[in-house]
This record gives sequence, structure tokens and C-alpha cells, in this order.
Amino acid sequence: MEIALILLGAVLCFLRVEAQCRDGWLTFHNNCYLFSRDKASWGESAAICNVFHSHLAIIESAEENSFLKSELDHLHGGSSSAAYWLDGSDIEVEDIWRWSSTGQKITYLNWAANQPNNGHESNCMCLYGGLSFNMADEHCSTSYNYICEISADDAGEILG
Ligand SMILES: [Ca+2]
Ligand SMILES: [Ca+2]
Repeated sequence: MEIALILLGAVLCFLRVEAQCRDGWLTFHNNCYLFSRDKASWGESAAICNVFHSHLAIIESAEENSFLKSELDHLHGGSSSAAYWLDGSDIEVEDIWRWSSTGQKITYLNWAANQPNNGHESNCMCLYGGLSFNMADEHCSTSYNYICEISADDAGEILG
């Protein structure tokens, strides 16, 4: 039994080491993130992420939120008018925010002060540079940057 557990542990370690993000993607806690250079509407951004078998970024913890915010501060020198689309929306029911890719209600929320504030006009979630890259609701048709995310287990180089 002990040997079986040790072997299982060794296999899991091996798999963990094997999981790597492709060039251009940043790694955090076994997930890979792509920060776009181009801008697109929320729907176009989601479609582009899908082309790469990923989805718009889903923030599930304060740690993940801090990682993304610090990367955006790094990219933009701490203050910016840029904004980056996330996977969240309240398109289906006003004021009920879900991660669109999974349908899950959003449990971790870190809205900027006075956000969300645009009601039916704004149904898509972004990290807004003018609000220290905290969460804001925005018009889904606006062209912004976007962050794609994929599990490192699904994103590795195809070998052989
Ligand atoms: Ca809304
Ligand atoms: Ca807003």
C-alpha cells in the first residue's frame, strides 16, 4: 500500500513537472495566461481565446486576482486607461454575475469602488486600469484588451 502511494505520488509529481505553458503565456498555480496586445469587443475576445482552446480569464481567489493585477501594473507602469476583459458577465440576468465559460455564479468579487454602476448598459466584466485594475462592468461592445486562461495540463506542447 505504501509503495503504491509513493509510486502514485511520483507519477503525480512527474505530471505536474510536465505541465508547461506555451511561449507567450504566463504561468501561475498550474494555469496559463495570455495578456492580449490587441483590442476587441468582449464577444470577439472570448472567440479569440476559444481559438486557442482557452477562455477569458476566470478569477477564483484573492491570490489569482493579485497575480493578474501585478502583471497589469508591470505591463502598464501602475496607472493606465487600458482595460482587460474577463470571463464574467450579467448578460443573462441583470446583476447576477456568472463566469460565462462555466456558467458558475461568481464567488470571488473584487469590484472597484462604485462598480458595477452601468446596469443594463454594461454586462461584461473587465479589470479597469483607471480603477487600479479592479473589476468594473463595461459595455460589451467596447474594444479592450483581454486575458485568456487555460489549465497548464491542457496547454502543453504536443510532443512526438
Ligand atoms: Ca449589467
Ligand atoms: Ca461600470
